[in-house]
Amino acid sequence: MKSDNLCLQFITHHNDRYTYVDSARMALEGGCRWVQLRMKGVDAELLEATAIEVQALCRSYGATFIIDDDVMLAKRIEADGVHLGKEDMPIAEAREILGNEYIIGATVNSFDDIVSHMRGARPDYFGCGPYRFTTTKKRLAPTLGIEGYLNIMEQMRSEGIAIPLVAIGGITKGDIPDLMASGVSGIALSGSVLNARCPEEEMREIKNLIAYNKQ
Ligand code: TZP
Ligand code: MG
Repeated sequence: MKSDNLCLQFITHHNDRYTYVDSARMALEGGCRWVQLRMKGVDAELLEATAIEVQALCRSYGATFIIDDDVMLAKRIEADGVHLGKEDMPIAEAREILGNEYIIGATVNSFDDIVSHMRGARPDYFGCGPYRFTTTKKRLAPTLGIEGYLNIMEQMRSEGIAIPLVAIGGITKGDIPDLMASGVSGIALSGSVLNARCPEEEMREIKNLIAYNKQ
């Protein structure tokens, strides 16, 4: 990946206590330096206004800022990158628009998905999940569990695939030692931080655990 910070991604969300912007601010305050703005089902104006606000916050912390789904918005405001799912713009088309300086992440749910990407335009990282059930994302793919990651990482190693893979979905701090030991490059999370008693403190503990368990 383009920076050492890119082993812990916070995905914005909201709940009855916090807005999307609050969530990003708390993650940054807790030491996270990679934020993905994910706001499903909001209108374009609100998305862009929030993106500009979260981008400014990220810049003030020296953090990387990427946007879920919206390649044209990322280009327009000069975000650091995008995260694209299976139903979003194809990676090749996004690369054409954004060039090599932008980070492009791709959602995968299996080793077969990874192989398909290796045959085409390659993303900068894979977001691979879900680790376990979560309510943060609708229409969730089958859960992988730790066995799933062990298998995928083993297959990646044996095929010489070196693109970083970030685990996602229902991850809590207790999962980090096993997940990092499976060989993943990092983790992405939202709910366990946002729902913690003190999100900033939770993020700080998670960051320390990742640093401690990094291969
Ligand atoms: N894809 C799978 S889970 C998820 C995305 C974007 C959101 C984050 O999940 P969680 O459980 O809130 O950490
Ligand atoms: Mg998407």
